[in-house]
Amino acid sequence: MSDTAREPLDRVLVLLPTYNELENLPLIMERIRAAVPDADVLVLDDNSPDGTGELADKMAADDPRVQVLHRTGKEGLGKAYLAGFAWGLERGYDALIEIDADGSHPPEVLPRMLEVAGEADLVIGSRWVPGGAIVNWPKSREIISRGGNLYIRLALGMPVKDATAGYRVYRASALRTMGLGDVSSQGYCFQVDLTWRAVRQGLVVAEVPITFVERQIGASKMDESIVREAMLNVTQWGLAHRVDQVKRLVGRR
Ligand SMILES: Nc1nc2c(ncn2[C@@H]2O[C@H](COP(=O)(O)OP(=O)(O)OP(=O)(O)O)[C@@H](O)[C@H]2O)c(=O)[nH]1
Ligand SMILES: [Mg+2]
Repeated sequence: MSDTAREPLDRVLVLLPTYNELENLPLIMERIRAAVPDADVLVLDDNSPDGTGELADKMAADDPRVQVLHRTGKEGLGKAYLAGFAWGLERGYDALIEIDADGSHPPEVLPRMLEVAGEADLVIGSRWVPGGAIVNWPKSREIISRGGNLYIRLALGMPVKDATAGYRVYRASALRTMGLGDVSSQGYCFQVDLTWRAVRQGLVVAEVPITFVERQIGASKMDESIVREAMLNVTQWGLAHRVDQVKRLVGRR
């Protein structure tokens, strides 16, 4: 636990990654603006072929709180978020938020997550804490997510229930301690990687229950290889952590 007093979160930046979310973008934008009207929004678009980036530009022209970071091509969610974190940290934001553009992460919970971030460094919008729920997920996805998170918890020995969740509030101060320069993981693994970094830094991680709703419009960009990557890396990190623990024990004798 870090026991230093936490700064108020005056300047909040919502990072909104998009790849082919033309229909979803106006829906999610309206919900975000209603939920956290004082926050700024940065759309992270990887040159979506469907014109999402151009629509985001139009929204930015109409609303000074909306900006767009155009990236040259599809490089994955992790890279988009890293670019968004760098953008927000350079501009002095106090809190940076990750949220999917497909409507799976309810923006209406953001005020609660920000409130909890008053006492935490990282707040996760969690499906797998009491009060959390999933809507319209096939049983197979639920088993993969629950099983994956259980494995992660055991392999890494960290108490987080939904370490793969992509709905998060990070304090800027936390991101600055997490050594983001060498993050190379993508997808679910990106989220686990950053959680593990936060835990190892002794940061306070809190979870707020959310109802996760499966996307209704557009196509998912996730596949099996992303799940495999996450499990392989988690196993390596867990083993390395255990070896460290043993070395420390032996060194102490
Ligand atoms: N900028 C950018 N955004 C991406 C990329 N891949 C996915 N996204 C966005 O990241 C968010 C999550 O992607 P999804 O495809 O919904 O992945 P998911 O939520 O794990 O999978 P589903 O549950 O099947 O929807 C969405 O807002 C996507 O538009 C990418 O390569 N670049
Ligand atoms: Mg999704």
